[in-house]
This record gives sequence, structure tokens and C-alpha cells, in this order.
Amino acid sequence: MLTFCSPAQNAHAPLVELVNGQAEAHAETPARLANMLAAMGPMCAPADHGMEAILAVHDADYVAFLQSAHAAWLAAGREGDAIGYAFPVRGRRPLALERIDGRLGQYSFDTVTPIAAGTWEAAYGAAQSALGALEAVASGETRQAFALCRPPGHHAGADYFGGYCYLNNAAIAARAAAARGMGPVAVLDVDYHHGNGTQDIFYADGSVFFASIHADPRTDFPYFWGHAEEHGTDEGEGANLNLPLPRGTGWATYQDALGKALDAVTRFGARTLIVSYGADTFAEDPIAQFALTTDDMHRMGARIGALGLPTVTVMEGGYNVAALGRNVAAFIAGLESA
Ligand code: Q9C
Ligand code: ZN
Repeated sequence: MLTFCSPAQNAHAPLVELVNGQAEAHAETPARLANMLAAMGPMCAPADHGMEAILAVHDADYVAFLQSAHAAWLAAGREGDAIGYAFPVRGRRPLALERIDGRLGQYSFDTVTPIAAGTWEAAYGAAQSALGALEAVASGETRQAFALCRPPGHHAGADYFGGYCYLNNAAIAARAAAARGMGPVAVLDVDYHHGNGTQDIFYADGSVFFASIHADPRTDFPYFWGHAEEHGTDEGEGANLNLPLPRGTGWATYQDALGKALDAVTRFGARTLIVSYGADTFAEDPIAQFALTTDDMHRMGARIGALGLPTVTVMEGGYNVAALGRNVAAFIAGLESA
């Protein structure tokens, strides 16, 4: 598998996340990337595809905020990583706030997604990895490519960060694919958590289908999205499919949902597939509660690969660092087996 990774992705090293009433060591570490790199063959460093594809998904004021937030944090006399603590409830007006604390809340929905000194550089590098993988498929060099993104992307919306995500790598690749005439495009999200950012970005867009298999948001992050009755709006009505599953789900239940998602992708008439792959469905993931094995990762890849579509996979979550490389390698071997 042609695999892309930018050295810049290591620049993001968040210290802590505020979760369950405590500051805990952050789960989304550079060690994740090191473990994946050790388990995989040689990488391609992506070319710099610039800002255009990023700004086709994210608002310019949000991108400017990401680029400047850590400097503003330091200028306010703070140390360490920038984390907001106050968030608007639904329906608050857009406001021209001045202090960094308020501005962090305007652009995010949680306290687990710090902006560290190297966050922008790494998020930009991850987006370039996704665009490098897309380029390899778009040019016909290969049918399938993989982007070893970190930080991940699927919780980031057009104008917000959260869930360890800043730029939505999958959405950036999907929209770039559509712009290159590779549509109809489908995004299939198999991370343990619902891909709320991707859902929001394409919610009213009927040209990109979004299907997600994830832990039921009645019990799991991100709580406020990912429920079965969210089908899309306007032009996007019917182009959003959520398949929430209970904690404890193993392969027997998972593969039924996967079959439904793949059938829906086929019915949509997708000609290009973007996969948001998270290895946090693994039974021994420290922050998630499904029960898939490494062999199941291979089975999952094989089912997706059997669609035979031009496919770009972007890395999302997966926090059992010691097992991460083998789970990703198993998934890729499955994709290639079809
Ligand atoms: N104790 C991704 O997998 N916190 N993001 C969960 C569990 C947020 C995960 C708390 C998890 C975000 C890309
Ligand atoms: Zn996840």
C-alpha cells in the first residue's frame, strides 16, 4: 500500500486532556505514529499541496485562529497548551470576543483537544498526507492509498476543533476528490467514535455520502451527534447514515453494520471511497469499549476492499499504542487481499 506521512506530524505533542474531572496524560501522542511507522514499510513524504483544499472545507477565520491560538495563549501570559473552559450553548450569536479563553470556546466543543505549540504545523502536515494519498489515487498511480494522519480529523467541523482533531483530513480528501471529477464520493467512518465533523461538513451536501459505524452516542463521546435518526438535510437528505452500536460489540454484530454501510455506499453509486479508519474498535483500546481483534481488522479491510473502488484511507483514532501498528497493518493487508 502506498502510504503517506509527513515528518511535521510529530510537532503536535499535547500534554494533558481534561476528562472525567481530571487532567490526564493525553492519549493522542507522537508515540502512536512511531509505533505505526515501525510496523509498516517505507513512507512517502507528501508534496505540499497548499491551503486551497483545506480552505474548501474549513472557514478562513477558523484556520487563522488555529494558526495563531497558541501564540495568543502565550501572549496572555499562559504556559503549556491552550485549552478552553467556557462554551456557548446552542443558538448563541456570533460574537467578536477578544480574550483567548473565550475564543477557544467559540471554536471548540470539549476540553480534550489542546492547541500546543506545534499543533498547526502537524495538522497541516496530516492534511497534506491525506492530499498526497488522494493524488496517488487520482493520478491512477495506484487504486488504494493510505494516509498515516495524526492528529486525526473526523471530529473537526468547518469551523471547530474537538475530539483530538483540528483539520478534517477525510473531508479535505473527499472534497478534493469531488473537485477532481472523481465523484460521487462516499466517506465510510469506522472509528469507534462518531465522525461528527465529517457529518456536519457534508450534512446538507447530497454529492458526498457519509456512513459511520460507531459507539452509540447515548453512552459515548461525542454525545451530541451520531444518533440513528440523523439522515441529512436539504440536498443532503438521505446521504447520511449513522449505525450506532452498543458497548461490547464484537465482530458478529459489527459485520452486520458494516454490510449495511457498504450496501448503502454501493446504492449511492460511489465511484471513490474515503475511509476514516480508527483502530480504537480494538478490544484492548484504553478509552473505547468494542471487542474487535486484530484478525477482525483484517476482515474489515477485506470487506471494504471487496468494493473494488478507488480508495483513500486516512488514519483516525486508536490508543493502544503497543498494538496500533499491528492493527493498522492487518487492516491494510485486508484491504489489499480483495
Ligand atoms: N475516557 C478520536 O478517536 N474522550 N478521538 C473520550 C474517554 C474523547 C477520540 C474520553 C475521545 C476522542 C479521533
Ligand atoms: Zn475514535
